[in-house]
Amino acid sequence: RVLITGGLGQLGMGLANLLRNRFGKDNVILSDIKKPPSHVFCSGPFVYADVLDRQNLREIVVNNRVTWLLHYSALLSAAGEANVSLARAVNITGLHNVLDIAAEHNLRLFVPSTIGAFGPTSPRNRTPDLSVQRPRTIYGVSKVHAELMGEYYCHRYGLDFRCLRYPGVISADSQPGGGTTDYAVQIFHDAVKRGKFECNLRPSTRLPMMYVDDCLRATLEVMEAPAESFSMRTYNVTAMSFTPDELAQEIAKHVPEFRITYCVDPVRQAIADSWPVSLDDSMARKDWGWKHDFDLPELVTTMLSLHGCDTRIAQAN
Ligand code: VAH
Repeated sequence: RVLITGGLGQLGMGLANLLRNRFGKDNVILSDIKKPPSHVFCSGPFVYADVLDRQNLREIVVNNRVTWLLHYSALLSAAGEANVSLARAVNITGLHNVLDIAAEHNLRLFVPSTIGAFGPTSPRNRTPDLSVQRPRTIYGVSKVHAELMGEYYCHRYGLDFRCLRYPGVISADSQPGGGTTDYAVQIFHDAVKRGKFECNLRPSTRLPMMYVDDCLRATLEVMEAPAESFSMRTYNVTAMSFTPDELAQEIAKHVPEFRITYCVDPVRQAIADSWPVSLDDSMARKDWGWKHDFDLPELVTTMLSLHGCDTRIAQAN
């Protein structure tokens, strides 16, 4: 059975739904340290799990015959900078607990990493999987640590560790949790509901991005890929790169009255300026057949439709 930690974050529910369709509803356990909304309980098993409590985690793993652990508990980039000590505890000590329990119980372990695991001294255009990683956020530092520790446990103890560096992930059914790419999620809600959006990054800030369905499919595909296909244990995956200005222009094709304004958040802008502009994910495409489905036009029509905007008319024009 699969246990997802940090399950009430941006990706947990979508991931649980995809995996429940694949492995059976009762074989995917969602967990977090918060009380979930009632619909979460109806969609499948949910348990309280605190990655800082080894005993709690050990009991869940043993009592539920967990074989796959998907470790999504973390403070993201901006949230981490606002609470470094908590981010260090959850993202690093929590990771250590998960690694030890995975090794102890011979679990297979997936940990998401991020473009935030690169920094200003990394190559910023088409950043390759293997390159300098000196991130400037506690989130990025903790994710580089997760990558290195996961690969160490894989080589030292034979732990089946798998890791993908996600770009900014865009979803309609969940709120992002304190990231730097959150603007690209909120803009769709505001465009449809308010016809305007105030962006907290500069118009020219180009970042790697991906629609949530591509992100979750990549995760399932790397979980199911034969270990022999891996030349590495940590892969970049991406779909596109765009700026707030480009995204706003694509939205305006469907919402003509849409207006974007800018009020730059210096903390998020500094983080974004330290990240890759685009990722090279050719190794994932070569080793285990990764390919993205959603480019910018499809992302925008899908997201606007999910927010109740009828995009068919605009396309006819
Ligand atoms: C963040 N959404 O902004 C997360 C993600 C690549 C960005 O790691 O922190």
